[in-house]
Amino acid sequence: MIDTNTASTGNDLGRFKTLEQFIIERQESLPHSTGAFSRLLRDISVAAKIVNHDMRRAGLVDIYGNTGEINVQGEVQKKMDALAHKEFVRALKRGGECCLIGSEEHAEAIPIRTNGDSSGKYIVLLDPLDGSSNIEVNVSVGTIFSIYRLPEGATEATLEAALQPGVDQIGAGYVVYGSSTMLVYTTGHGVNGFTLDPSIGEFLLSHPNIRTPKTGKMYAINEGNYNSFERGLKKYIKWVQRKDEATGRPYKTRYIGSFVSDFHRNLLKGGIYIYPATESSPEGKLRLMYEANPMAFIVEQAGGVATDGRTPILRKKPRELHQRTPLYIGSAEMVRVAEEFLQGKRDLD
Ligand code: AHM
Ligand code: MG
Repeated sequence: MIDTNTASTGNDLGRFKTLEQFIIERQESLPHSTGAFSRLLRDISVAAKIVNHDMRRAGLVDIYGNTGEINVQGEVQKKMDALAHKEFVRALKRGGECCLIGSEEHAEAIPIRTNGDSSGKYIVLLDPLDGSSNIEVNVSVGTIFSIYRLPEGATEATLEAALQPGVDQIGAGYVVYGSSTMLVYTTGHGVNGFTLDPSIGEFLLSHPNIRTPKTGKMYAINEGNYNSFERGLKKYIKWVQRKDEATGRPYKTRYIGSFVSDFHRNLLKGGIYIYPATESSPEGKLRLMYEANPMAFIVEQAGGVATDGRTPILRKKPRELHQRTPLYIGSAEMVRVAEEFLQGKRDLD
């Protein structure tokens, strides 16, 4: 007879909680929960698995290269951008919990109607494939999503309904298609990370309750734009490069040029990511609704900070769906010091 206490299960995957189990547990702890939000998260995770499947075969099937289209940002659209957009829209339409989608890859907000009617209560804003210019050279890319409730009293999902400040998000997350594929998300009760096990096709809780270090030793910024940085930022860059044993400077530069990957590393190890206003991008490059807001919600839930250099990202009132913003995000202490330089409260000694 087998002793079940000592018998090895081989891979021992059973010791991990799956994303689905985790979502259901959380849902059960909320009174009056209908399960709609849980189903929405499930739909997003299904789309992420499909995109992951395609990404893993990039190079073997015809998904490299451009579609020949220019997207709403004026950027060349990659085939994988278009494919990821299509998969997320399809999953959210089929799921029926979402009434409006805003996507970096689509000029207008996309209303979703089931049987001519809109029954979903959630608005999902997303960057289907962030950092896609890196795909052809096999560098990690990601998906970023942000979830809002349809405002109380709103009968129709309009663009105005989607233009809510980041502080009103009820969920946000990202998927990083890296050495392994991970989904990290928050609903305002901490941050949890799940690693996809491709053999069983499940996201497993591998990083429970992620807390980001208060400070770190890595900074991520495209320093090629240095000449067009504002004065305070130039000084901050000089400061991070100066030798100082107490603070561990000079810090290390780590810039992948793929926001999700740079953010994920900093979240786990400590660090700051900066995309400031530059000459060619006077309002910054990253998008408030698809990139800055969701990552700001996540970083704050993990103990970090996100600002545009002056205003907390989550407090910014959006004017339009594709709005850009400068972004300073990461370990609380590091973002605070950068802000002090920007605001002239600190100088090189
Ligand atoms: P994308 O959403 O069009 O992919 O652009 C965002 C990307 C980020 O992932 C990355 O951090 C940044 O653009 C890199 O920009 P740059 O090449 O100007 O440094
Ligand atoms: Mg992006």
